[in-house]
Amino acid sequence: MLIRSAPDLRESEVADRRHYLNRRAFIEGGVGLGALALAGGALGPGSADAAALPRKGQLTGVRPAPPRFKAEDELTPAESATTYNNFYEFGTDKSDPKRYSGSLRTRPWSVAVEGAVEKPGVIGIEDLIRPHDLEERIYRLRCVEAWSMVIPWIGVPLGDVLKRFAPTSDAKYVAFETLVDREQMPGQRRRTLDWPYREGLRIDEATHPLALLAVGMYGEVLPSQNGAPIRLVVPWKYGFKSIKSIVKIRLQKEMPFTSWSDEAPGEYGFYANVNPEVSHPRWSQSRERRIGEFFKRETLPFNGYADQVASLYAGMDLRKLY
Ligand SMILES: Nc1nc2c(c(=O)[nH]1)N[C@H]1C(S)=C(S)[C@@H](COP(=O)(O)O)O[C@H]1N2
Ligand SMILES: [Mo]
Repeated sequence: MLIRSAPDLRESEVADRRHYLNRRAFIEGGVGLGALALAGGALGPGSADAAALPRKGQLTGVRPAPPRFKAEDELTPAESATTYNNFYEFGTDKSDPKRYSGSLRTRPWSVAVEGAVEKPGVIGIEDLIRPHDLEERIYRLRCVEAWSMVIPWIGVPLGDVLKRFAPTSDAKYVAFETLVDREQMPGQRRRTLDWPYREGLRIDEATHPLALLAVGMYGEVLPSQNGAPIRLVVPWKYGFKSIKSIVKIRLQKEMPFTSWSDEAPGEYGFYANVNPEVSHPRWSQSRERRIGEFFKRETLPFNGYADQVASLYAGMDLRKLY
């Protein structure tokens, strides 16, 4: 169940949530996403629409992040995470996604799940999410441009969602596509990339417990500029793997086409695991600018998730782009 009624909430969760909201109010100083909650009319437990994924506002009944999915780093202020974005469908400046994504219609929204599955289908976003518990995950996000953030996502494990469609033995990879709509996504009027934005994972990466389909952040529904209504989050890979506003998920035998490795094959590869030892042709990846901090930090192998994911790549040459 997505949203549980009040009696189902354990006292510890309620306390945790209260702590979280206090911390968030403290961090944001009362600005930023708080305004969204008012505009969207936050749904409380027991409200008539409690079973649906709300279009805006707070997400309730979210399971708090367990320690292995909770980066200890200080959270990036929501104001920064929602105003400094990469989402080329709305333009290439960091401020474009916030400024121009008001035209994105996030309802109705459906996702096609197809290819090597026994139960393919086109499924509405609410039905896609409803059978799962929403979970919080506090992850580092490391962009290939050498900046990073720490974001409290809300979502469901990608592997749990894929399982419902019954992947066949041909499902070696998972391919994802973003919406194409030049009216809603003005950045698509220019051929910045060969639209749709496409990404992909190997099946063992896609079913790894860290891989998340996010529908919210900072306690609330995902803002459009962050990839509403549903986006991927793969925290051990460069940010461009975490594709936004997904409309298609295809399981397949072949390694998928991916936008950035196609656009600049000498600069970006399919795997794109965060690796401080392999420089981008034009800049080093050994350090990063954490948004909000003054001094640069060391970049960690697999963005600090090596103990959880390094075994997926045993025997592979991590210096290769593939
Ligand atoms: N569809 C789509 N997804 C995308 C992008 C994009 O331009 N289009 N940019 C990627 C890049 S480069 C990064 S760093 C992250 C940024 O996510 P954020 O804006 O939520 O921090 O989204 C990724 N997902
Ligand atoms: Mo990025």
